[in-house]
Amino acid sequence: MRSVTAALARGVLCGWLALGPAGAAASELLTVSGAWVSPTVPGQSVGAAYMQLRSEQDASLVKIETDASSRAEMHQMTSVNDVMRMRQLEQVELPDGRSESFAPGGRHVMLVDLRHPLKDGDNVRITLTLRLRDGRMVHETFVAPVLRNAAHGSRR
Ligand SMILES: [Cu+2]
Repeated sequence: MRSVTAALARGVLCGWLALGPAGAAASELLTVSGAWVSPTVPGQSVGAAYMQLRSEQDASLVKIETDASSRAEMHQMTSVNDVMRMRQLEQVELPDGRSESFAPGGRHVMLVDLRHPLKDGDNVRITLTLRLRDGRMVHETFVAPVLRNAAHGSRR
């Protein structure tokens, strides 16, 4: 009886990651580090978020939501005949113990249909949905700061 309850409780794992320094958070399953969002100008409808993710067990990142945009997509930047293109990724694998990054010029999180311009110093709440190997879905929520100079590492 008790194990059934525990299994049910684990099945609906959903919550906030414990927050550390800006853009960093950790739970038993997932560690987020160096998360940041690039600022946008008024009228700009898309933005981008970057972060490093390390899962403590094999998982697939299958969905991302934010409070700043109606949609968030995972994109891969590739160069095709010297032209930069973005390709949408259905999911991103997070192998056990390996750090996977979303960084400028490569894989990134595209915030589509922004609800408002993102200003330096704002915070964006990001929720990740991970699918574990046994099929369980886990939601992890953390906050990423909007930083103008994060790409150069000057704001730490
Ligand atoms: Cu993109």
